[in-house]
Order: sequence, then C-alpha cells, then structure tokens
Amino acid sequence: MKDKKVIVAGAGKSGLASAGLLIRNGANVILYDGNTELDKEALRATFSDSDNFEVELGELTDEIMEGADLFVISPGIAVDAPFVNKVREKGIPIWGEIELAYYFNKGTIAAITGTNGKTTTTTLVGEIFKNYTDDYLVVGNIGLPFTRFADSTNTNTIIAAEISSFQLETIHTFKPHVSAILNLTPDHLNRHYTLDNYYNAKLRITENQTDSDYVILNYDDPELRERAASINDKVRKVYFSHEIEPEEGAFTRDGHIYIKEAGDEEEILDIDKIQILGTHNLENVLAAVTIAYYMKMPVEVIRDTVYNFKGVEHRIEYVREVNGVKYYNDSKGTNPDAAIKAVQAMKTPTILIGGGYDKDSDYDEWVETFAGKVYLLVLIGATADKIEACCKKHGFNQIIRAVDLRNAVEICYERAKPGFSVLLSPACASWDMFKSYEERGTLFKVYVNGLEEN
Ligand code: UMA
Repeated sequence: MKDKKVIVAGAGKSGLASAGLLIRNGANVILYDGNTELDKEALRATFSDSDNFEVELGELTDEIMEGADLFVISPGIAVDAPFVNKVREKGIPIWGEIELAYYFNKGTIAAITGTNGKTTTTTLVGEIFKNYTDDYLVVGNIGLPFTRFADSTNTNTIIAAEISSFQLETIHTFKPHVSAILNLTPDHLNRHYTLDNYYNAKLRITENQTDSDYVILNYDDPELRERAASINDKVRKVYFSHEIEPEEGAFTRDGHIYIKEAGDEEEILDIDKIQILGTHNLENVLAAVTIAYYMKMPVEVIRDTVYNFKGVEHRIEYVREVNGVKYYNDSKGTNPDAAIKAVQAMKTPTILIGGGYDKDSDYDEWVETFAGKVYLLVLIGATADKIEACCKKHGFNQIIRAVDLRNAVEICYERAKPGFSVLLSPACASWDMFKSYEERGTLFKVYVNGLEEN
C-alpha cells in the first residue's frame, strides 16, 4: 500500500478505521463521504499528524478519482450507487473494508454470518477465545471494524468476526478458517433487491475456503440446508442441529450438547446450565460451540464460557422492573424474524414497541405471533402506517401511535398492569430516528431507568 493513492468511501466507523490502517501503512488516503453536512475539519483532524490524508465531501469528481489505485468501500454504501458505478467504469479496484483488513491480517479467522444471532454467536465465540488466550480479537459488523486491528495481528491471533451480507458483497480473497452461516431469512431487501441476491451474498463467506477449512451450517434451517448444496465443495461442511444428529457436527441428546467428529462423539455441556433463553439462543450456543471446537478450543474452556455467558446488550436484554412490570430492550430486533423470536421469548402479556426505518420487510408473520401474547402495540417511526395496516389485516387492533420513543415508553408505563412485560423489539432498523440500533436501545434504557415506582 506504500505510496498508493487510496480513496476510502464512507466516513463512518469502517471508513475511519480503514483510513487509519492505510495511513499507518504508507498510503496516500482520500476519505470521501457523500454527506456535505459532515464536519470536514473535524474529520481532517482525526489524522492531523499525517500529510498523506485529505477529506472530500459531496460529489465524487473525476479529479478526486484521478490516478487512484484502490477504492475502499464502507458496508453501508450500496455497491450499485451511481458514484460506485463510476469508480467501476474507471477500472479502479473496489475492495470492501473486510477485504482491506484481510490483506493485512495474519491471524486465523472464524467468520460468522446469517440473518439473526450473529452478534450473540460472535460475542460468545469471542468470550471463548478470551478465556483461552490474550491474543484474540472480536471484530466486524458487531461494531468494531476489522481494519482497526488488522495490522496488529500475528500468526497466533485468533479472530471472531461478525460479517454482514453488505460486507460480503465486496470481498475478493477473504478466507476464514472456520465460517458459519447461522440462518437465512428475509432482510435488507431494499439493498439486495431479491432474496437470491441476499442469500448468495451470505454464502460468499465460503467462496475462498479450501479443504483445510470448515463451514458450520444450521441443519434446522430449511432454506440454508437447501442452499448448502451450492457451497464450494472443497470446504468441509459441518452441521449443528437440535432436531437431528448430523454425521459431523453438534447436536442435542438427553439435555446435553455433543459434537461428533470423524465418527467420535464428545459430550460438550449440559443445556440446563445455559443462561440465555429461547430456542434461537440454543441455536446460537450450538453454533458458537461448533465454531470454537473447530477452532481447536479446549472443551473445558468452551463449556465454562457458555455456562457463564449472560447474553448481549440490546438482544432481549432485561432492563428493570417498575410497578411489577418487566422491561426488555430488544433494539437489535431490526427485522421481523428477530422480532418474532423476542415476542416468542416473552412469558407474560406484553406491550410491544415496534416500528422504524423501512427496509421493505413483510410484517405478516411477525403480526401473526401477537395473538394471545401482545396486549398492545405502540408504534413509532417510518413504518408505523405499514405495520398498522398489516395488523388490521390480521384483526389485531390494539394499537397506539407514539410521537417518539420517549412517548412510547410513557404510554407503556401508563398502560402496563403488574405482571406484564414491556418489550422494545421494533422489527425494523433504527435509521429513520436514530444513528443506530445501539442508540435506540440505549435511549430506551435511559427512559426506562427514569420511570418512577408508585
Ligand atoms: N455514505 C455515503 N454514500 C452512500 C451511503 C453512505 O457517503 O451512498 C456515508 C454516510 O454519509 C456515512 C458513512 O457512509 O458517513 C456510513 O458508512 P456505513 O453505513 O458503512 O457505517 P459505519 O459506521 O462504517 O458502520 C458499518 C456498518 N454499517 C452498516 O452496515 C450499515 C456497521 O453495522 C458495522 O458495525 C461497522 O461498519 C463496523 O464494521 C451496523 C449495521 O446496521 C451495526 N449493520 C447491518 C445489520 O447488522 O443489519 C448490516
């Protein structure tokens, strides 16, 4: 990368980390962002000690692109955005942020994708790594760009990487030693247009793997099971399941998780001792255990870590009890499928806060889970009309509109009876009202923590 002219597109977390990595390694970097409202000087000041760093906002002109050797794209930028097409037409190579990180990486990667459960599984795998060695990383879509750390890895580093479909669209040589696809359900249709495109992007996690690598697959996901046939047949396929006992991989029997490898079975742990709840979390544990096992983690480390694991922030996270009502933050329920799992995990009548940014999702199945569970739906955000229409179609009429999240929490506080639960699980992304689902969940917790007991 020394003395190369590299344009880094997107001045978010990924772009800033990529720019830093490139600057550290001698490239001449132009950080580009389409948003003219950003503070150019503040961005410039991020790397104030570098002479090889410029910031450009607004239009990506021919002048900026002149002589560029590489274009590094952030995951949030659509690969068919008009300015990206211009870059492509000019023949400038386009690498995703993950590809750039991989170029510098020396460690062994366990890469995890899927529609849901990625963050929980990646976090748990990361915890297992942490309990085994100091030389580990947890990176990727989880919120810590891989490019931030890629050039500090060595051949002993083990890396748990959460990888989104957006990130996989722009890989070229990225090759995890162990990859995992947790499930395939509809999401992000506004970006990928078709389910085929979306699922194929996810399957790309395996495209450079060879016969010394593994892909861990959820046998119980019918869509994934069918599409697994199209995976590059060099890579070794390993399944996890709580429905059958696969020939190679993890399964449940008599309340325990086992792994079978080359005909040998090993008992890994007792399911009763897992603290995170719900079938989806059992799947996440099965996935994490299998990934860790094939990353050669000792079984005792895997077992102890799982037993101590309490879950992830914003994922059916218990916040507090007020007036006999339990409040849960599931801001990470950013699509109907994830939100269905949260509704199903509730054990009491529930007031649900839903709605947000429109990703062209279909809400029917989500609304169908409300019967007998959701007492009231409080709607916020851009999708409120669409969700309300869908609810009415399914005969669910217990709906109140809130002006914002604070107001939604107030409505829940007034309406919830002792013994109820209040669940923020929007089934939508947050980007219409918040910077991220983290901001949405954090604000929810602030409002809930401000409620008074009476
Ligand atoms: N931008 C442009 N032109 C465009 C679109 C965006 O210039 O056409 C600019 C924006 O003005 C903005 C920047 O790009 O300044 C944002 O880039 P980004 O959206 O890639 O955001 P990052 O902060 O780099 O965050 C990304 C991931 N975001 C997305 O995929 C949308 C984060 O995943 C990830 O944690 C982070 O990199 C670190 O790897 C978030 C996410 O929502 C959590 N992911 C989706 C999901 O989980 O469902 C896939």
